[in-house]
Amino acid sequence: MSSGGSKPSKVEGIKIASEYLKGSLLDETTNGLDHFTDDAGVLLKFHGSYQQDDRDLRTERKKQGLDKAYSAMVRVRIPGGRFTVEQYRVLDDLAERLGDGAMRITTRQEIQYHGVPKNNMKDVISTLNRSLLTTLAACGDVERNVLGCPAPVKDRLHAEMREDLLAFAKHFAPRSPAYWDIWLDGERIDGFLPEDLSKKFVATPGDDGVEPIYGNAYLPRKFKTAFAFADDNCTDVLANDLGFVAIEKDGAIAGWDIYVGGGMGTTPSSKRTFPALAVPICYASRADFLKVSEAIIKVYRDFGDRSDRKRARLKYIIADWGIDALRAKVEEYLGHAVEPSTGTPITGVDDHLGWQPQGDGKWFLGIPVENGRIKNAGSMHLKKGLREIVERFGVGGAFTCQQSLMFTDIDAADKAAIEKILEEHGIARVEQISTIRRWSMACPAMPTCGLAVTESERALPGLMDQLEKTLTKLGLEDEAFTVRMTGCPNGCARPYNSDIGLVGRSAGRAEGGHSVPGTYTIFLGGRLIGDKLNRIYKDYVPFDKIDEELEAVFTRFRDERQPGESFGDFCGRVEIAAGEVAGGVETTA
Ligand code: SRM
Ligand code: SF4
Repeated sequence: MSSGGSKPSKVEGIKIASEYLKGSLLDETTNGLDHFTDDAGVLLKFHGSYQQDDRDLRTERKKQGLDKAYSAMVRVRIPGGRFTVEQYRVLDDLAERLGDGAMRITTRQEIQYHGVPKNNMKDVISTLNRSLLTTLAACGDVERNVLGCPAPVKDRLHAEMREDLLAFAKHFAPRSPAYWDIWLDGERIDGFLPEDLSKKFVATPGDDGVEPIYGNAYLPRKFKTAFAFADDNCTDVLANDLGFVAIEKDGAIAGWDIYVGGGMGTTPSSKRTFPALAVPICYASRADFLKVSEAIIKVYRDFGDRSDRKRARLKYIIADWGIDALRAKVEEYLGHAVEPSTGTPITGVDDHLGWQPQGDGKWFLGIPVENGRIKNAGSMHLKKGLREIVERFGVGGAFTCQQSLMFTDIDAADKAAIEKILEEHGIARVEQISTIRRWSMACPAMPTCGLAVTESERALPGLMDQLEKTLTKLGLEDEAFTVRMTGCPNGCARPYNSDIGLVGRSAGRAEGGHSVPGTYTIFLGGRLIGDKLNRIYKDYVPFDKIDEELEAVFTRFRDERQPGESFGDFCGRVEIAAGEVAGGVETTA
């Protein structure tokens, strides 16, 4: 029973030859060149970084006979998104000192720096580690950043989720010494050392001495995990390879309903790839959940497709075997049967924006950050204003899976002063932005992402301006629905379970000396709570026609909806979006 083809991909060879993620990285970090070789670039991902180049400059530099303008994207792994005052200071300072001056909150509660010169990377990574942050396994074929509800609510449920999330993140952290040898001259900093596996939970034949969970070829592909509450799916749990939904009893978490096989990535030219939402596999008590998780991850390690990276995620094992066969294999690895899922449905979502009480007399404030970019631009000094709040009030906080952030542990007496700082810096509070903008997200795309076909982060704000006017004209400005845009079909802003997904389809071409905007596929019919995939509504829609196309659907929604029906549900019911799920799209990436 294998989901894999025969010949392992080139990346598999590079991983194995690297001797646990070393490869030539140590030499290449000190060779003075401005970029890494391709093989080192593969390994670099496990260390939390991607080699990129400024795509805005590509054509001009080529004309001038220059090489690409290389730099690195460095991603900081932050389990559950939480940061302390000191960590925020370090994150904020590094952007100025060693990056392009901005920070980008990601859809997975992390921070990314763009434009980091190769020769600054060691300084960035070692500085982060000294403030007990890490970049290890922020990217690469391993367990990625683990998502959890960022709200600092002081109750037993939130405390137990945090405890299990941190135990999970430690348990599945890579153990190879390469990271510390390369970036910290061998120094190991406490707080990031993975959990001791001397009392290993699940011993299977594929295990190895250095990396007992992963082995020397690590996982077949990236692996993503999220924790959520059934009434607050703020982590979009079903978009993950592995999802935990809390099952509560007497005000505590008794255990977790476990979901498997979520993922958004699709290669439209291959019908064998598709987005999928995770499906229930079993329930596990808090005492057992790590053991069950390890068995699932090891089954994936041993049976995931290592020949075709486009089809290497856990969702394809489920597509090929069926969920029952996967469950049976997990039970074989565990040595006993698993417990059935409780079937508790997902019922709600909270983006945690605005003022909310913590339950201990203090408050937290969720601040919307448009598409996650923290910078100072024009009249909005977002980066400066956020830093001032941290400095004046000594508050830490958390990043959300909707690319925003919150400050926590705020005294009621400080609320007005904090609002004044926001106002002075031109930073909008959630009450001051439209509902549609509040629930929108875009991936970075141009100019940093090497896979982008169209614009995304730079295009969505302008589209929001248009849609705000359209919705107000139709009297629909208070309707809550998600709009998510990406610059290619990989799905980094999770467009395939949103009410409206806008996915970059083809690049704009220069015609008669004028550049033409790119085109997008419009998907409709997902839901705010993330439990339904949307479908293709229209394909190849030029950017400047998106508003017009959507206005026609909004008008029908206004006129034909049933009482209380959401936009996404309406689109599904009247079969406006009757097309395929993310099928038939071509990409030039
Ligand atoms: Fe992503 C690749 C950015 C969340 C699916 N993603 C990339 C790369 C690294 C491009 C590359 O491979 O060269 C992008 C870097 C762009 C840049 O300039 O920063 C990139 N992904 C992002 C971020 C920053 C988007 C954002 O708006 O925040 C998110 C970083 C999350 C993090 O902190 O770890 C991000 N990516 C996601 C998500 C959403 C999620 O995980 O909740 C997905 C869909 C879920 C999934 O994994 O299926 C996602 N990214 C992908 C894929 C498609 C994977 C697949 O199975 O086919 C790729 C392409 C790849 O891996 O080859 C990709
Ligand atoms: Fe890049 Fe595509 Fe991800 Fe956007 S969705 S960041 S364009 S890989």
